[in-house]
Amino acid sequence: MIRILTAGESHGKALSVIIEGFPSNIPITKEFVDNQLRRRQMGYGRGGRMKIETDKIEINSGIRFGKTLGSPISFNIINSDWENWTEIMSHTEINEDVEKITIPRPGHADLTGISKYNFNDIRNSIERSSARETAARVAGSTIAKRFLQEFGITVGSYVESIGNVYPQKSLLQKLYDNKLPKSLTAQKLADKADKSDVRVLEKEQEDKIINLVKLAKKNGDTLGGNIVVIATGVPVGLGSYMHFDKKLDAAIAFEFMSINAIKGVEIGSGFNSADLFGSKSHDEIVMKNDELNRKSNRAGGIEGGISTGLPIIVKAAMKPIATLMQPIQTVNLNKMRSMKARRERSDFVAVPACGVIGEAALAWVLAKFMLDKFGGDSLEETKTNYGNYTKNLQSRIVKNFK
Ligand code: EPS
Repeated sequence: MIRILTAGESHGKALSVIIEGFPSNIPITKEFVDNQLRRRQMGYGRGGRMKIETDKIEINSGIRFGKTLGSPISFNIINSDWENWTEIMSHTEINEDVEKITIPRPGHADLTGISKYNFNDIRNSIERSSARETAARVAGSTIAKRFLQEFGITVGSYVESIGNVYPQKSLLQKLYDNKLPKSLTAQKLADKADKSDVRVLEKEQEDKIINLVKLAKKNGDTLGGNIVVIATGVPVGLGSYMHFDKKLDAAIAFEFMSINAIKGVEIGSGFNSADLFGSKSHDEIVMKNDELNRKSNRAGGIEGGISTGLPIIVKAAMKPIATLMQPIQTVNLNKMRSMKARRERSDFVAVPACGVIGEAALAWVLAKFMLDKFGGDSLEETKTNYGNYTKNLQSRIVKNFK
């Protein structure tokens, strides 16, 4: 079993993460982790904070000579902005009066947070509910990503839409039709998306989105969108229908819904399949080059809670950022009077970054299920277990049904 624990306030000294349960001897470098953190900061439409931070890890434990030891791995990510917040975020009581925040933003955790935790300052809610936490999650999940690579599994993402700007030719249809060329791995797809300022696959769409973000900025407004996260190279057999909490799709949905601002998750052709006849919805089983195969992948690589061996396809909807420069109505808790919500430095859109966070989420779940099935104390032992299972899978089926 693998575990992850993150800590840190958005404007505190640092974020930290502890990851536990991975086997020994997984190769990992600081550069690999820092590169994922850099990708999480990308995207046209981010706010002022991303100009202040260049997120990088400090390794505290669990890695020696570039390989995991099997012990808990722990990283820190120092917040460069901390030095501007030492008084507001002081650990001890200070004499100066720090202004209390009393005006909650609709859509954020401001009002729910103060109601639940009995705070008299919304700052106390803002700090931990901030999407800054995802930096720690992305850093921790790089171990999962790197582990999966050892088995030829890669996880990648792109932005399907921002606002209502969709691509002319959506790659999703190709994915559902199982028409993705074998050579196009999830990693290559992510590399392609990374070349775009908003992580889309079409230049024309990129231009339209940038114009829309400019309009949002001008109007003091924000945007959301849809991300697509896929994994290629996943073997048949991760997850189980034997009990509801062992289903791979259930675990993926949980992980995605826990990402800030995600309001919907779809696996394969998900919501659209509700509109179709069964004959147009399921993936026909065929023989191709003497191997069992599927005509399509509308199920998104999962049937009965178990991976089918086809790419895992996840789409997730991110709502627009809740902090508006042209704020909407709220109530000042100080006077219990209606007024406009508080302005606060924020992003106009963070969908491109959300794709990278989605990769971390999917990588984490797949690594967990890989280790549940094949886990050994070392990477070598895990590879042996994996090899024993995947070797001659087809011929085993043939033999069993003779
Ligand atoms: C974020 C850091 C934050 C925001 C954003 C995500 O920085 P700050 O609050 O200092 O401007 O840019 O957080 C939110 C959008 C949010 O609603 O909390 C980051 O590192 O990703």
